[in-house]
Amino acid sequence: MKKRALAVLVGGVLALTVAAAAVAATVTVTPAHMDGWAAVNDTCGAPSTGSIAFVNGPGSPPAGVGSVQFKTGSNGDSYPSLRTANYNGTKLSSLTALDYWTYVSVAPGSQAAYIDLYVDNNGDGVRDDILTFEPVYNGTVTANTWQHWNALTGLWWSDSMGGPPPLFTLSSYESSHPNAAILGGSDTNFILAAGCGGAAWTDFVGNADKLTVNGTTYNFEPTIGPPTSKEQCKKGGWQTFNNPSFKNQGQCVAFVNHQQKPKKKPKPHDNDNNQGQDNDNDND
Ligand SMILES: [Ca+2]
Ligand SMILES: [Ca+2]
Repeated sequence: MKKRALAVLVGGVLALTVAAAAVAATVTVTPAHMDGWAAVNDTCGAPSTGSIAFVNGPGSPPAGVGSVQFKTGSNGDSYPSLRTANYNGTKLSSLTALDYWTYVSVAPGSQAAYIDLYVDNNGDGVRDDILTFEPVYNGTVTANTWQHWNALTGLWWSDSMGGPPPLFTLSSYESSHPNAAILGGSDTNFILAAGCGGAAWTDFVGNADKLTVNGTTYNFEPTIGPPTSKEQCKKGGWQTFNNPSFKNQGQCVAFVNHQQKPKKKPKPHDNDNNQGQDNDNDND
């Protein structure tokens, strides 16, 4: 709940300072900065053969240069996932945006990465349902291209109803479950995943990126950086780093200078191995 409150606050601050209040704040999620997300290589059956990775591409991702990749391997019941507790306690009726992009490289059965929500319908802190949004029930999944899916208005299925089918929209589910909320507590109850479906998912390879939940867009990226030379900062190079990220070229160059600068005044008990070496290029 703390993380969610923080995200809402950030959105509110931006709304005051940015005229286009409808634009979601973008958070870059990398292995070095997970921002409340966890990569979990789970299984719904036999031991997992799956994996999760933050990769470059494929193709031209909708945000940044990379994405999160899910592989199931030989066991289609593998359940590689990226999960967060950031939205625990959020009522389904409070969702104002929920959309994302997928890319499929190898799909044995028209599958693409999907969303699972663990749902509490009566506020007792105990899970009552799992709602699942799957691209395969919302259009034609095409290999080797990025596709956009609007889960807020799209079709879902319910574990408690024995689906799929039936397929239904979130608003229709809300009308019959007015208190439905993403389960609270500290577990990760918002899940982006692949697999858990037997032969239809065997050897699946697919990616996801640019997930927007209400006021926040998550841009999944590989860790890029830190820069190791000033040259890498120049000609716009500073914009490519996310570990750390920079506001301009000067900040990037200053970072490199600071990293390379030898300690000039070692403390008395500091065993500085660089002491006595001259590697600061100042000809002394
Ligand atoms: Ca990305
Ligand atoms: Ca419950």
